[in-house]
Amino acid sequence: MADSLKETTVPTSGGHGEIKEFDAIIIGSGVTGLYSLYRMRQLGFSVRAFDDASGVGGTWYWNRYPGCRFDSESYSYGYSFSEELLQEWDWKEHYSAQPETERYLNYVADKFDLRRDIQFNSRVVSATYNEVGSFWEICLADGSRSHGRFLITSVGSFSAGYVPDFEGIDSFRGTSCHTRAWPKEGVDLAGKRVGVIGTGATGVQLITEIAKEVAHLTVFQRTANYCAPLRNGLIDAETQKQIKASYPEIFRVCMETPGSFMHEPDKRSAMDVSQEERLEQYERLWTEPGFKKWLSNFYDVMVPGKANEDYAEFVRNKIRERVHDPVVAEMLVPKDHMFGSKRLPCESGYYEVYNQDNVLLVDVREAPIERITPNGIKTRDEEYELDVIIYATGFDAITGGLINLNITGQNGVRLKDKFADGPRTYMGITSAGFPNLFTVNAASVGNFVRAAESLIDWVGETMSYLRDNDFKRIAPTVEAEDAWVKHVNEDGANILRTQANSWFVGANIPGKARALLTSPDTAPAMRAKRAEVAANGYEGFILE
Ligand code: N01
Repeated sequence: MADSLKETTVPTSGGHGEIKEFDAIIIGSGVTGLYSLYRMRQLGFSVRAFDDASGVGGTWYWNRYPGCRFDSESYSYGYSFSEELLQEWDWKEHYSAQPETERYLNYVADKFDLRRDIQFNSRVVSATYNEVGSFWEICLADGSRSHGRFLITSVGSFSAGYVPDFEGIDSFRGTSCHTRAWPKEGVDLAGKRVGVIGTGATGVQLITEIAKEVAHLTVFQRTANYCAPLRNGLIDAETQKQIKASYPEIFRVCMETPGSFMHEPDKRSAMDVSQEERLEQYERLWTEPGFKKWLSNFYDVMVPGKANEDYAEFVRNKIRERVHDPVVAEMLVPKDHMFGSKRLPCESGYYEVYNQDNVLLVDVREAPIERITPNGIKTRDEEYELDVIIYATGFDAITGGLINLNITGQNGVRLKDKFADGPRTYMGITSAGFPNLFTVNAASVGNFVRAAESLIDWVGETMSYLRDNDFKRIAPTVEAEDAWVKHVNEDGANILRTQANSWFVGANIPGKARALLTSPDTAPAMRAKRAEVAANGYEGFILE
């Protein structure tokens, strides 16, 4: 490794100009990419990040649709690595909106002088492992190439947007766009007839916001979701002081909870207390902000079974209370999946939107969308005339962003083919036959920044270990990978996240194999596993 510590430039024979060489190539400059860059540079590695965006932010760069904001507390989402940063940055709201989060990430990039190692407007179109030279060659859309001993994919879980293959989609004469690629200059919705397809976390945020300005809104819903009040608010000066003084405690709690959120679960079973006590807790938590009502509830609300169904009914009744028309209310009440089997959308007035005279809810499970027409959307029963169509139809989550990179490992094996029946990784972060590839985007779960910091620290330690011990490459054994895949599938079979048809299991993408895309383990268990593997001399890995 010592031979490649600093960036060098070598002439090429391929006619694409010079090839730049780095110790590590990072793809993406969102929350994980920025920290990867900071950390690897701090460890003395030469590094270059590539991003197809024109600025930093990743998810928070692309998803600039109206209403986009955190569902975790702003101060639990920020980086913890710099006390100075923690004390300098004032979060304005408990749940920050996209513009503030994007500003924060720009502030981080400037403060730590990260931009000089980021190449923007640079889409990676392929990444190929060179067996002889033991490096990754990435190729950009403009044909230029770079080499890195290590490849870190910080492309996020939600970078590959999904638009259903509706017939006639290009024939629409109005404006259409996907929430993931919301134009920087915005979309003029005032006074327009707008149709929104999709009622996931994105649709819920968007619909609530745009209902304030459009002339008419038609929401095309296939599956009703459980949504809970966010109860956002501004952070006053006194609270700001308290937050800044409490960072060690905030991060301590986040490190101990299953999903790295600042909400500790109640260790009691909902079924072990009286109905009165159970309801009292449900009601009390319902008045609290954010995910508390979900994650600080009785522990068995979070697993399939009686307690989960009991709480689901409580939430259904909360929805019914808020919607005036009982027929519309029933359309909005989820009945086909368990509470928490999809990530809980947090909302601020979502259900009240359906009490507006200019809002129409269309059930497209009952009457599916047949085609997009020049004038709007045609379902089995009716054609809806629209000026704007917004696709809030989600993402080819986690693996989609990876597959789009066209990664080819040893012996010409393509990651796309290897993952055809679901991800095949060891600990979510490495894959046999793909040496020195760290898929950090596929291994972060829950509160992404909290999970990502420790994950990237582990990657940095692993890279340093290789450098310090004169190893050129690391990749998991086939046996370790097989055992991990078996663990994910078997232990994942009974958790809530595999019980619904959602992105968690790839079920939202037609033709995608159904498989749990994340680890079934808690964040502390994942950290412990990685630490144990390293302490045992990288057990399950081949080091060469
Ligand atoms: O995507 P989704 P998302 N016809 O896949 C519908 C994170 N996030 O962008 O449920 C009609 O959840 C689809 O219907 P169905 C968060 O982790 C966080 O909303 O498949 N409808 C569904 O309603 C979240 O889980 C925040 O039946 C079609 C919607 O499109 C993840 O991102 C904010 C359809 C897609 O919902 C993804 O959320 C936003 C079709 N052919 C997102 N195809 C925060 O608050 C799809 N749909 C931080």
